[in-house]
Amino acid sequence: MESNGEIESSLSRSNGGEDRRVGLIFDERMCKHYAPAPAEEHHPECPDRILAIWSLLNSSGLAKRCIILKAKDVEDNHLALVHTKKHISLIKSISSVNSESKRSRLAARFNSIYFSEGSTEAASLAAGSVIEAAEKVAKGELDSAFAIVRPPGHHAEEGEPMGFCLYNNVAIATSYLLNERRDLGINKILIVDWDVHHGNGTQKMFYKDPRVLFFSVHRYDSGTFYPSGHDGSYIMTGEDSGAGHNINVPWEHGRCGDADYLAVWDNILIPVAKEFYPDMIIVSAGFDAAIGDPLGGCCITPHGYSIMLDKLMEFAGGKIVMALEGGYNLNSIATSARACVDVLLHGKAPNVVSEAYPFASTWRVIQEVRRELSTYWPVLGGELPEKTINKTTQIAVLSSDSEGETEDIVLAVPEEVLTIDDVILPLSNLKIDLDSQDQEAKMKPSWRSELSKVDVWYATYGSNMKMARFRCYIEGGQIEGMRRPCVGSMDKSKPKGIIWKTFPHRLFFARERTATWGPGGVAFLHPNSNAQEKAHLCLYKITLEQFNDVLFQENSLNLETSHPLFDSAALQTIQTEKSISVELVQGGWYHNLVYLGNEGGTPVLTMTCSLSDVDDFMSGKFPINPPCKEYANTLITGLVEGEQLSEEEASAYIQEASSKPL
Ligand code: X5A
Ligand code: ZN
Repeated sequence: MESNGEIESSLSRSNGGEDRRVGLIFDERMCKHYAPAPAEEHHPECPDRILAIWSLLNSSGLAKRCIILKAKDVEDNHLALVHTKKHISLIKSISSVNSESKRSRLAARFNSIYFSEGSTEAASLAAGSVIEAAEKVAKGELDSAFAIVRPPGHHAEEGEPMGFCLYNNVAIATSYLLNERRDLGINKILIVDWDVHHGNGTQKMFYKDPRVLFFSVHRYDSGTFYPSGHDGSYIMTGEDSGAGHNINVPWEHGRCGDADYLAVWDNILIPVAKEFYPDMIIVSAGFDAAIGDPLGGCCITPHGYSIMLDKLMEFAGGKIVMALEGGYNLNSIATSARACVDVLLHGKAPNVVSEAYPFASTWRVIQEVRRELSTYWPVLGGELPEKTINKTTQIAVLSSDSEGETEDIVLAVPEEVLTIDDVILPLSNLKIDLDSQDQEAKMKPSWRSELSKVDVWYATYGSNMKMARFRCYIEGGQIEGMRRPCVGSMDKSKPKGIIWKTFPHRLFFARERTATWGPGGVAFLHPNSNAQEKAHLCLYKITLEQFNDVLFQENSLNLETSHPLFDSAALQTIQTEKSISVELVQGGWYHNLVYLGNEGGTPVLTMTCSLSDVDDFMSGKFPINPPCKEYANTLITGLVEGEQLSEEEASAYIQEASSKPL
């Protein structure tokens, strides 16, 4: 894709190496809003979020290069610019509700809201601080600013709090500048809402207002993703004189990452921003589309955020105000925020070339949005060139090491057929009792907590022998030779054990080419044992929950599913049947889960081809093929780093497996 392989170092904006004037606002009193103490579950919108960001900005030396602003309380008349009297008095009343149970009862009237005694103060400071930051930038006292605030704001509507949001901080600041501070000359504001959720509140507040261009890119999942419903659809383009000034980019599914967002920037946001020509940009900067976020299921890297922000710096003379919205992985939000502040300070030349391509669904969404909005923004009118939209990351076909995907198979399997139900069915059939199966489907997933109590050894003979690669499937991340970053498991704890073992099974290489590695075969393990053979496998002791997340990722499926791919019942079955066919995708290569025995009482599982595939390899129906160099090297490094074999031995082992007849 043109967009992320940027060669032109987008102008170094460092005026002679000097930092731009960047304001930062943080105040610990915003930690006084928190979920009731012994909550059964930790609430993701927790005080540590802003502490994590603040402490990384300080420890990394960025904070001291910024101008630290004092947080301010919001004024009632500014709240009233976007909220009803009733809403304002509700939030203000919380501090005097003196029992937790009363606060809980009050909060229960709303969608995804909690209150604590300090909520009133925190909400006031969050809204007041975004105003303060915006005002200083509008006046030109600062070039840009980042308000590290909570509670977040973009779901809050005129008359009600919602989705962890009490006051709509960004909408209040926007309205303040446009209505109360005409003197500052900010007449048009672009709001970029990159929080993974749709900014329903902000959208409604400016729906008929041509002075505000509201742009939101979010997971939509056919209207099922929070806040759910159709407000986040691309058909919501604004009304009356605000027509065309509301742009929604609704993802069809999770897993979107840098390549997807940058494609949207290059083909929708940036061209429209050039036409709109804002006087200021306010970013509803949630970091819940970041890689590793427990709610978002997307995978923007810190580098991705820095390019997204950098591309906005060319507008409005760089007058950008960022306000924190969501984002629930402390490490992800801190590193993402750091990348953004870095860009605000000196503009950053994004010179990392990414291999990743957008999903086919991303191009589909982009085209829908462009078509819908082209009447208002003629620049969106033309069709995108074929050569652009043909560059996609297809949904991967089942592969025990993400190497079994091929373009041709993938093309035969459009991603929309890959719903979790299609995938689950074959395994659910293992259950005999239909009633209990239905029941389980309705109960929704306690499966995660259930399967987190069961351990298995995940045994790999392929590229996951390289630990750094396997760790991406647990912790999230990307190493070279991966086409896109992994989101990681929902349970990011390290394997409880790593051991190597040899098994009396034949390792061989087959198939023509893979999307990941190019031409060359990938590793398979003969499902049947053979005393003559000796294959080296790396065993990771992980929970059955993590095992499922590994399967999901290798199949590019969503982690937030209501069913596991491989549950305790399947684990029982496989120990007597020895293998289970998981026909996840018609034509998948690694569709056979094989039980290799147990290690210290814990079952050992691997994934490979089926016996009938072996027949097809032997008959020549499917080609036997040695691995390409890069792939072979990955296996060799895995074996060497795992201290199983010397480099020479490892090469000889792979060499033999790729040349000896089956
Ligand atoms: C600000 C934000 C998310 C609400 C999710 C509720 N809210 N399930 O990210
Ligand atoms: Zn969010």
